Amino acid sequence: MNYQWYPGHMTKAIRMMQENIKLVDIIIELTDARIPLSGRNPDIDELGKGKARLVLLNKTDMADPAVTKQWIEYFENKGVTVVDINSKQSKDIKTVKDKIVLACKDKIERDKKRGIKNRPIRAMVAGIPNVGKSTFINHLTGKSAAKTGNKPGVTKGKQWIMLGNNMQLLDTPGILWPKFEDQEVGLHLALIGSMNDENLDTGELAVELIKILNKDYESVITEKYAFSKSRVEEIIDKEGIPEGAAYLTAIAESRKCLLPGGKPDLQRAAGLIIDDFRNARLGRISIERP
Ligand SMILES: Nc1nc2c(ncn2[C@@H]2O[C@H](COP(=O)(O)OP(=O)(O)OP(=O)(O)O)[C@@H](O)[C@H]2O)c(=O)[nH]1
Ligand SMILES: [Mg+2]
Repeated sequence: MNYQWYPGHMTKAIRMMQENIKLVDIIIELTDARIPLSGRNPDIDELGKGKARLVLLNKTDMADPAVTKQWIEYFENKGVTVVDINSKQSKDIKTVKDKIVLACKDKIERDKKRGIKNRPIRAMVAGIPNVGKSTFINHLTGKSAAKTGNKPGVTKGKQWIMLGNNMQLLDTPGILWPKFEDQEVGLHLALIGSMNDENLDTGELAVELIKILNKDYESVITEKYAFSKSRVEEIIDKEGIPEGAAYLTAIAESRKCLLPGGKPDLQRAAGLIIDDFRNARLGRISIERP
């Protein structure tokens, strides 16, 4: 499968962000703690050159805590200011406010010298689709001004939101980039739900997910769907199908996803495991490690 999603609203969004960049003091970039590298859009990096920057590793409640710790070290070693958060938890993101102020201290000093008093800090909140930008803004400001939803492409235009009298946050639409140099990046974005599912082959995506899980989280699948590894071997022997399809068959059997006539419904099983992964029902899983 060729992973790609770059609809017109993203081209418009990046243009809007380029136009607004001169108004902001800092870029707050959200990435997904389960895929911290693939979750960073190079176009946002380019946009933010010369600006104060803050990277937030979001959705840490769904990621493997040990791996998240390694990522924090990784970014810190690269000199990137990074905070791990769960945007759904207001207490988590209170600390972010202090980090924003700290990252903007040069600007605050400059204002002071010029005799400008109380000009609010302006922050652009940017990142890939569905990473949690609008949720983060809502919890940080304690309002539900920004529209959120568990699918990519919810925010379509820009929206300024006030945080008290001293900070303004710009919510932006999630953006991907025109071409992934490495298709694995696209795969990872698709897995976490940052890409429109309509363009994706669920079966293929599930097979890739199964490979990743079996490599790094060995018994997660068999435990979750209550079958044994030997059942998978049996299916492979009997049906002569690849391992991924055999896993989907075992999941379908276990969850009674059957087609008329009683054959296992692999498509439904594929949808099931992807949905379970995206909703952290397989536990806390990190796809990428440093
Ligand atoms: N578990 C968990 N879910 C989160 C977190 N942050 C956001 N979400 C969920 O992720 C989904 C997407 O959140 P949004 O805030 O709409 O994401 P967005 O980045 O604004 O998305 P677009 O506007 O489509 O680019 C929603 O279902 C949120 O509830 C988090 O830290 N943990
Ligand atoms: Mg949004």
